[in-house]
Amino acid sequence: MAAVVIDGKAAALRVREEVRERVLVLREKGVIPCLGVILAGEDPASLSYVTAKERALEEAGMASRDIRLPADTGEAALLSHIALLNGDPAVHGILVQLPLPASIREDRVIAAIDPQKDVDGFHPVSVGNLVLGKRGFAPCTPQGVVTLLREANIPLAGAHAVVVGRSNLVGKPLMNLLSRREFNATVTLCHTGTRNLARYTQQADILIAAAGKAGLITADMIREGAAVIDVGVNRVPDLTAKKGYRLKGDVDFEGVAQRASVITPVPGGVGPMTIAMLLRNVVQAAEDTAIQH
Ligand code: L34
Repeated sequence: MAAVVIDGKAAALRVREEVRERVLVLREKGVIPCLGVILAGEDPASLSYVTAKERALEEAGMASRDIRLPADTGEAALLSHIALLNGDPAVHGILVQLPLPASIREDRVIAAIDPQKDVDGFHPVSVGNLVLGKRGFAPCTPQGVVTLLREANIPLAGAHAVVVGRSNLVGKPLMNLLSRREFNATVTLCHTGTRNLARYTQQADILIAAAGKAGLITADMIREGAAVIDVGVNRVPDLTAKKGYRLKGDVDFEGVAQRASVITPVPGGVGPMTIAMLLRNVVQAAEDTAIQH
């Protein structure tokens, strides 16, 4: 039996259309939602993600404040850009694309963002709100994953979700999101220290691969009929490809698709949803400030 392939691009376009309508309402009140976007350095993957985000913002009727900094930018300089964006009432959200150059401490930079503008949901206050089940911004990729699962009508309540990977961007927030009462899944978090990974992944009704290792999850590691969500976007060198690389997920797609009931592709799965969720967080941030004033 071959799995149904979830179309993340189509789902993302539906979310982006909803966002566009919310933006229209704000624009009628004279508010143009705006995201401050900071990119330090020239990592080609980061550059392409940031470009895609800014294009999507524009298509949804939103603005962006584009800040490009050289790779040798100091931490203090970056922090002063954040201070300016924090203090600018026309800027509703702030995104600092990760990873940052090695000389800059990521945690210091993230902590400097006003939590009200933290549309990435990485600030310790946002993380705390997520864990406590309070209002606040949740990170975009985990939100994209749960939204895709809902769109595909995969029941979450009572299901066993196994998350592979414990990053701050994906694994940890996803664990917290899925175990919230509104989703009600039972979550197992696996990571590089997990002994006999397959023993856990084979128990999953929903398997979410977010380890950043191309092809880590193979067909023998999943239960027949499981739902498989692939968060990995690994660039694998391929001289036959135009760009010199190919995108590969953490899941061995060909093999796993034979056993899974549904599966997300890479590209065209979770990636486009990450961008759609960012847009949703930005319009939310703008709505929140429009109410306050
Ligand atoms: N601050 N840094 C911050 N926020 C984020 O949410 C991110 N992330 C991750 C990296 N750093 C970040 C992203 O935006 C990963 N990420 C991301 C966003 C979009 C896509 C992939 C990763 C995406 O659109 N992927 C396409 C393919 C793009 C390509 O061809 O390279 C896809 O279809 O999967």
